[in-house]
Amino acid sequence: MPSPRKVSWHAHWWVLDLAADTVAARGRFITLEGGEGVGKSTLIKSLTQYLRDAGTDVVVTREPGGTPGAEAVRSLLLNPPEDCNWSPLSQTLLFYAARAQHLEQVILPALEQGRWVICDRFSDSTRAYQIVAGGLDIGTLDEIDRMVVSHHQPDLTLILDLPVEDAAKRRSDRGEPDDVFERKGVAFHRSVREAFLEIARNHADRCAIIDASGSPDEILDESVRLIRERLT
Ligand code: Z5A
Repeated sequence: MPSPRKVSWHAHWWVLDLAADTVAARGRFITLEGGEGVGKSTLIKSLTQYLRDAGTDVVVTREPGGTPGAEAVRSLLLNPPEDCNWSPLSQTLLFYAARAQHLEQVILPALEQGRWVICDRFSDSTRAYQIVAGGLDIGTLDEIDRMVVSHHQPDLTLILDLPVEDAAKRRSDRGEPDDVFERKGVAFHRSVREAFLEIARNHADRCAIIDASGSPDEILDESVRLIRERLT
């Protein structure tokens, strides 16, 4: 795991200062997005270590998941029972049911206590997977999102971008069984990648794209630079 020493002293002290400044204030909500296998989990580990070493109180969580109920929904969605073919609408409702509980029980209480929350995937994944690649209409998603997430949008979304073939290779090298989304073809995954790039263009104030073809250390450095630039 990369050490915080690899990031410049300026960045390091800035994080310390920011942590001190925000002890009594609302925490920061950072989401990581991108296609499967692009390196989100790897970055979350190193970024969390970096922030904790710098004195920041960080909660790490994921979607779908983050509470016992939402984790149960996760397994229904990613490894559905035989002959259960969720439509994009039914998937979306399940993702948002899990998200509502995750927000209520984990994310919002942590932010109110001044803690930082780093979440592996959030609403942008629904937009990419169920809307653009899955075909659900955008008006339905916007309505559900307004009802569940409302103004509790992330402060910063880091979108890791990698060609689909490279991500597939990283995934297969890892040797784990594929879930229902990972089993979909290259065309689906290309649409997902394009969808994330479009989300970044449409929400440039909140989102930043990171070239995920670099080394884990380079990706960590870029993330710290973006946090410094965007969250001050
Ligand atoms: N989904 C949805 O459809 N709608 C929604 O609203 C939500 C989710 C919230 C959840 O999967 C699935 O649910 C997801 C979308 C759908 N679909 N899929 N598939 P997930 O998030 O749990 O799983 P994932 O996205 O597939 O994550 P992953 O497979 O764990 O990948 P990752 O976290 O992005 O990558 P990683 O595990 O950090 O890295 C993969 C491998 O590459 C690993 O061996 C690393 O050691 C290696 N790696 C990582 N970084 C590097 C670098 N920089 N260089 C070289 N090698 C690297």
